[in-house]
Amino acid sequence: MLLSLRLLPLTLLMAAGAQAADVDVQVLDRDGKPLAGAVVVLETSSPGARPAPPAELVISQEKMKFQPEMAVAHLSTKVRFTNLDRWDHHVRGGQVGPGGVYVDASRGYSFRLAGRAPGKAPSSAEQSFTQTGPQMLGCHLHGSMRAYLYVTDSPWAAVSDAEGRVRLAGVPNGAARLRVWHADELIETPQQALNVTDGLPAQRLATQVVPRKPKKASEELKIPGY
Ligand SMILES: [Cu+2]
Repeated sequence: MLLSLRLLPLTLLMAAGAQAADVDVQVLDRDGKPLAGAVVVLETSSPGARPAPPAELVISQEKMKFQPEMAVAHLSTKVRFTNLDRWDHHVRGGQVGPGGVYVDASRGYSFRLAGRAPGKAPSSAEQSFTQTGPQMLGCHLHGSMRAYLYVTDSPWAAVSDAEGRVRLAGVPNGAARLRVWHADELIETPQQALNVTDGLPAQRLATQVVPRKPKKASEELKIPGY
């Protein structure tokens, strides 16, 4: 009974002629290997239902790292930064260009979050955005802390997994464009056009990205208090 009730709205939607499909994408690096941590954004002006973006996204600072280190937020999403460590951190954010440098170091936002006191709620602050594009996040106190936040006005955006894959669900049929961004890219990847239909095969997005190797454990900074 519950199942049939839940299926009802979808059935009505399909009867009204709003055709939609899931778009599977695999992002590849310069050597044709799966590229993890790439942001894939789909843009379309085809009529149809849009998924509601999350109202809030939490980015934590824990054990000297931002979590997650690559996040996507819609323009309407409020991003809450929370410091879970026992010592202070900064949040410094701004638009980033190729090669990992701030587009304009005098712009962006910066605030300090006090360390967590035992038995108390962690310090946090909320940030909202008016500009789309990639941002770099850092901490003035700890140079090793780095993360990225991609702000978009599309409801279809996600970060690729270890296999370079992303699924964008419920995209209306018709013409669309795929945009890809990676923190290690030195040149922009051209947008890829596609026509969304039922039974669309997985889209391969080739980039010129050479991903930086993850840091060795010996290069990781010692965590104070651990
Ligand atoms: Cu810090």
